[in-house]
Amino acid sequence: MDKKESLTALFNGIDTDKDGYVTQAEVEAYQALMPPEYRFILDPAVPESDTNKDEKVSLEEWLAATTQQG
Ligand SMILES: [Ca+2]
Ligand SMILES: [Ca+2]
Repeated sequence: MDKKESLTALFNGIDTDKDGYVTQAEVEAYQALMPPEYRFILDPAVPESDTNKDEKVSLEEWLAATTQQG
């Protein structure tokens, strides 16, 4: 599995209602399942990835934000 595939899998894991967008509420629900020491990773996920400011992150926005971090 390459990085894009694993990031897509993570996105799909967070997008629990499967509408193709990740919201802050979905991120928080996902964080609750993570070990506390890893939760910070997703903390700025929605505000930093949401380039068109509709308060939800599409897969396109997600991949653009996560892959540019290197
Ligand atoms: Ca969703
Ligand atoms: Ca957006």
